[in-house]
Amino acid sequence: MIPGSRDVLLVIDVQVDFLPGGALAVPEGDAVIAPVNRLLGLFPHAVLTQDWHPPEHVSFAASHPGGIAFDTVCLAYGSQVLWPEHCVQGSAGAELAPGLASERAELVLRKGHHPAVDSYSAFLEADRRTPTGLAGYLRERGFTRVVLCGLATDYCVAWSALDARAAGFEVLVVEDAVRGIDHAGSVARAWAEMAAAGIGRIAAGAIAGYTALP
Ligand code: VGL
Ligand code: ZN
Repeated sequence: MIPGSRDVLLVIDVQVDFLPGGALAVPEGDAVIAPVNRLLGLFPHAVLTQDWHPPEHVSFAASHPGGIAFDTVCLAYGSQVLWPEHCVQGSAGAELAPGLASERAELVLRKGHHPAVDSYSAFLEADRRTPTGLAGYLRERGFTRVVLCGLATDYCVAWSALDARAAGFEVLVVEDAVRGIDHAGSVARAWAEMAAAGIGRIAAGAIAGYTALP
């Protein structure tokens, strides 16, 4: 594909806490930086997201008495995986990964900032009713296709891709510019769900440079 003026690259959560050594390290998470930077150079338009939680966020195991990281609990809006404390607003771990070509982004969207609601998705929070505003932003700018990359395949990338599709966008995920947490087969499940929703997969090498239309 050759990215055009109606395409937007959506770079999900390439942040210090999701890199090796981070609070919620994604295996090989740092391997996405080089391909993501290449993509940032090819797309005329890009949006980045940042997972951005207040201290004592509801998704943190430590916020629940006896809570254990990677366990699932039942909250008012449904089931929630408990995570180690990560991406706390203003912390070093919440910073975008060093070396990420973030200057190319036209918008940095922060999500997961409501204390009592998580948001894997860049579009719709975990209560499945609170919008982040991103669908409206992308529509208003005339984008019709969303191409995703970043972290993590099985959580924030997959949820964002599914919600982008549900919001009516054409959606592609760059398969070698994502990495997953892979908890109990969650990466394979995520790819299956995305395929069933009509979301395409593309290799970074199959994306060529942007050529401005005459
Ligand atoms: C993510 C778990 C918790 C992600 C964010 O970026 O995929 N995963 N918060
Ligand atoms: Zn989070």
